Amino acid sequence: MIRSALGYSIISRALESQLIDIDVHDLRDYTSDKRRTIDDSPFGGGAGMVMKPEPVFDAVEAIENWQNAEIVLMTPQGRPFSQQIAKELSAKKHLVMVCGHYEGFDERIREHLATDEISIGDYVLTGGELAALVVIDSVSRLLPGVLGNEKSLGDESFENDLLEYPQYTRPAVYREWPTPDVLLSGHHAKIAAWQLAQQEERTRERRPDLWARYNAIKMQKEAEDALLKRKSRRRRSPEAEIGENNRDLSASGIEDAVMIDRKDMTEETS
Ligand code: JD8
Repeated sequence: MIRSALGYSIISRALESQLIDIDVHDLRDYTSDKRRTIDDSPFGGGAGMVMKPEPVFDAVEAIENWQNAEIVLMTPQGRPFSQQIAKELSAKKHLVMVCGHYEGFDERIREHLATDEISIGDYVLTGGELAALVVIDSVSRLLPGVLGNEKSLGDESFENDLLEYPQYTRPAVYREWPTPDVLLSGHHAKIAAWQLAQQEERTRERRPDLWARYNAIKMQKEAEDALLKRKSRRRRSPEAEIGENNRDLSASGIEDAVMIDRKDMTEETS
């Protein structure tokens, strides 16, 4: 499944041009019995089968450089995957993704082999392969050269906590359904304002979670800008500025706000 899915489009071309290298390993090649067994019944009883530890450890430890790799277990119990995590993983030189089946993994795989656990969302898959493919796709496109790298990745949806604005192309009127006039006006400032308003409306209506974080970050930036502006009117030595900054932040009561880590913002504001 993984090999065939990698044979298409952008990922296929990235592999072809050696911008990325992906090896797929069959856990059954790391068994020693004639049935090539990778699962067994759970101690303590219960429904279903569990992935045996030996084939998983042996398969991973046969990978060149495995000790320098992030070893990611794909599991519903993992960290919820996000653009933030994709970015984090795209900074690693080597990723190993472990995909199971059955009811799950022997716990020693999590405890003594995996360095990270990721879930791609709160729904049940039959195994980790599709989840790994999702991670491969989103991480690969962040690597230099994989996309045409036409527009900067920083402008993207989720990068700024806003959904995309509506887009139209020719014909300007299709079946009596017109393109909004503003987009045909050629007035670039008006177009940008309309697009931002649409992004905000869409995000507020559809994704209250992103909307809350967007506003929290916006307020934080405004507070920081206000402080900076006040500073630039009075000249001080850099040393004095640091002390002053800290006092001002305490006095303004926003010292907690500036400490908020972007990826943790949801909890802080919900
Ligand atoms: C790995 C086995 C199936 C999981 C019983 C049958 C990720 N977001 C995600 N949803 N599901 C998975 C996932 C499911 C997996 C395995 C990943 C290995 N299963 C099991 C536990 C409950 N079913 C996933 N990433």
